[in-house]
Amino acid sequence: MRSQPPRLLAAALVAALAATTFAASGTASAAEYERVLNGKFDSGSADPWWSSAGVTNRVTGGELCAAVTGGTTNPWDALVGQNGVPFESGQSYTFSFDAHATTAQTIAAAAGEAVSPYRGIARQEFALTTAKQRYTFTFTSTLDFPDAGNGQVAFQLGGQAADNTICVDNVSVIGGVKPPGGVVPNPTKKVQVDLVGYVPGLPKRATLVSTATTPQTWTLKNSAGAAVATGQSTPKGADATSGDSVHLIDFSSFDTAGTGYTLSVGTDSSFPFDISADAIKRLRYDSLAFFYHQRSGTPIEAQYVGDQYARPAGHINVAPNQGDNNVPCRADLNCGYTLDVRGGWYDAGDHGKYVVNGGIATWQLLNAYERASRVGDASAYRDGTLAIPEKSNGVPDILDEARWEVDFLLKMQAPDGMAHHKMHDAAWTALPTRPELDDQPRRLSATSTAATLNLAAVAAQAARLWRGVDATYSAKLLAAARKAYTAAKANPAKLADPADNVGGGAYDDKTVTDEFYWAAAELYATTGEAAYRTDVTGSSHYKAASLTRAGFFWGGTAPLGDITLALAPNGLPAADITAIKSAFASVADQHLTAMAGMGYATPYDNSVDGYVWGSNSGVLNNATVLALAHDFTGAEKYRDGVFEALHYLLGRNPLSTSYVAGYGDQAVQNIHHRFWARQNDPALPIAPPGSLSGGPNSALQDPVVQRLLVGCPQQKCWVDDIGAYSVNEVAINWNSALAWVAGWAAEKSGAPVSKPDCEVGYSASKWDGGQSAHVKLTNTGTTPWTAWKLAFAFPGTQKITTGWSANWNQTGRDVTATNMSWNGRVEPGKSVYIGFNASGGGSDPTAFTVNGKACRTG
Ligand code: 9MR
Repeated sequence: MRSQPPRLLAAALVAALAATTFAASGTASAAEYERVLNGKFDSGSADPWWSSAGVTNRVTGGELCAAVTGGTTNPWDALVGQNGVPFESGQSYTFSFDAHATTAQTIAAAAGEAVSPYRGIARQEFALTTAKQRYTFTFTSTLDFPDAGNGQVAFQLGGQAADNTICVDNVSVIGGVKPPGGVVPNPTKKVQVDLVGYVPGLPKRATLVSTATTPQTWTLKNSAGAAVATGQSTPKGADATSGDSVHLIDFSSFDTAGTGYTLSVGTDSSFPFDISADAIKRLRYDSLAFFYHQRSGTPIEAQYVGDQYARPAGHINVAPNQGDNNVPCRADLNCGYTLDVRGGWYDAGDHGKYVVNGGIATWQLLNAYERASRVGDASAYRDGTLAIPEKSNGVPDILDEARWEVDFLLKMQAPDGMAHHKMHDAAWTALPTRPELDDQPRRLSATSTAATLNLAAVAAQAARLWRGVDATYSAKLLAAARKAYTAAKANPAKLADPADNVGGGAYDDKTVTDEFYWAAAELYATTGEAAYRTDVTGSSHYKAASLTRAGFFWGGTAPLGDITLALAPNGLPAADITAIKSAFASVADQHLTAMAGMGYATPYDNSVDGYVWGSNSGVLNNATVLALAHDFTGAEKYRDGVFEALHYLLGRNPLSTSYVAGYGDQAVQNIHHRFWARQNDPALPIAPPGSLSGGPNSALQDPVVQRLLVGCPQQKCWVDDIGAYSVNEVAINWNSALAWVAGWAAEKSGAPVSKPDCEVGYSASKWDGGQSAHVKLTNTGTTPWTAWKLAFAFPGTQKITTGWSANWNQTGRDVTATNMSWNGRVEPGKSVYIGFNASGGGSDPTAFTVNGKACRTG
């Protein structure tokens, strides 16, 4: 964001303010809206605070320090201020700040009009000392500057003979009743459900907002309003992440498919929802359709998207576009060439195209396909499943869509093999700006190690998938991947510039060991070559070493390498693959444990940074970890965790809002996007169904949320406003996460869900060089067992020394245990307890079968 110039305000305005008296009264209104931006200076920037002549602003130690040149006459001869501060006539405001001065001095804090006739609202003087103190005064506005109009706050620092430095921090002006920007936040319900639906056969949970300490009676009603089920809620108390006091409602026992159900407690009723798998099956494709909409360099045709979403090709050198076919580097780079980088997907609501983010987005689409081919149902992605121009070319449509971006990534490769980090507009364009009307020059940023490794990883992955589809293309991809990897090894620390964020995002990344691991893993899985293998096994990330509840994202990609190694056949030791799979199960377990304690269950770790920019994609990437844990172990609990994540995104959240456009009665509408910008221009559409909003971001990183949401509980730091880009944008890497998970969930919603008829509980106490394990087998089926045989594999070096209550057998890592004569019969619902001592070490096994059938892990 840029500083606004002080305008003329300075002397004239504040002279007027000096003479103004004000009514000090009352407290801030109930809404408690913060009216100033960046009052804490935590980001290190002073924007949008300006200073007048003779004053230099510097943010140091988290404060704004103004160096004031002495020799001025009046207090208003030296100013620090902020414009565009909304004030409403008759409303009360509390102006407070911390301040200290190098030399004690009296300053004034003032509110008023930023333009002629510079009317004043309020002014108060404060005697600053060298010690930091907090100062506060309250006033009622006599003027009306709605929204971000001509209101202003300023500190008057002049009237001193000598130079002085004055520092302020935690500047706040709270009050008024109108939400900033005129946005009215979505109304919330007391009974929070997935607004879209619950899949038959799977758990169905809701959240009740209530401070009651006793269980409350809930009633499930069908579309005719008739009660079909009832039960009691479980009080859970205060939930800090949402700011709500909550109860859990579990209505899983009701399983009749239908539409228009509501859940109520007393007179409070939820939004309507379905019990059906239909919506998730639609979302599998709508989430992928997003990518066709985002294509650059080709017309988006009505025959695929309907009239309202059709638009001419963007950035193909038709005026006023300056085109992407001949793009030079930024002036400071002197790279000496231009590139034809037409095509690809626009990253988000802007028209930038970024290799480092295009990489993970493309990888996720390709991985959804590769995973389905290996352990799921790839026919869901066959040719003809998407409404795209390539829908009848004989190639799975998800591969066609991904290829649109893969081709762009290849074009971003410089002659030396390195890839340019990104290309985008030279300056930010206004909202709305249709792609074909963007008149900004386009520029390539420098090449970077991270972008080069993104290209290497995705091109290697794609080479593997196109092998049987288009051998020539596959060979071209592999050659590009090899060249990129070699170039990255020769330039291992060429980092993107964090300050390169004008006209496009920086996507800077200080650590690239994860990208090295990911690229090496893809190249090894594709080629089997020893050199890549050495880089994989020698990496500090090997065997999911860096997989945690923080998951993965565009800047942390090591787990993508793990996923590929676990899914694509390769020559690594079976034990290492097992270790990777175990790591996924163990992190998935951590998610489930954390989710059990949440008011709104979400696989998301907010313990370090709160809810961050794009938190919804974090939820989905962690849902991917849960989904893979299910793929690797068969345990139902992980599958149920994936659906819990979807329920959160689709409405079971403290804002009663579905973050997926077109899904649910209160779904996101006003996405930050330069074409889907109906909030700014009624002739334009809203985001198409299946587009995912970035989601709550407790760091409040745009002007709308900075005014509207100060003090928000983390899961409530979101608003459906086009200007709120730090919470309500779309992005290719977020929709790719949604597409992966929606595809997986749709696959699991297909056939009637079969319940395994065994459950295994496994716990081991460990010491140096040994362990003792207790295993509980439960017959969860409907017929008695007359004999049983348990089988599993050790991930580590465990070697059974003695066993009890079963005949234990071990060959290599494979273990079997068969019943003794006295415990072979196990009635339904009953358990048998067995165990063993082992030498060696390693993590617990995660996948078990009894009598050849996979068991649930308990
Ligand atoms: O997704 C990105 C997020 O992780 C960063 O915190 C944020 C600020 O740098 O940028 C996000 O990416 C944006 C990119 O920079 C520009 N296009 C829109 C992206 C989504 O908001």
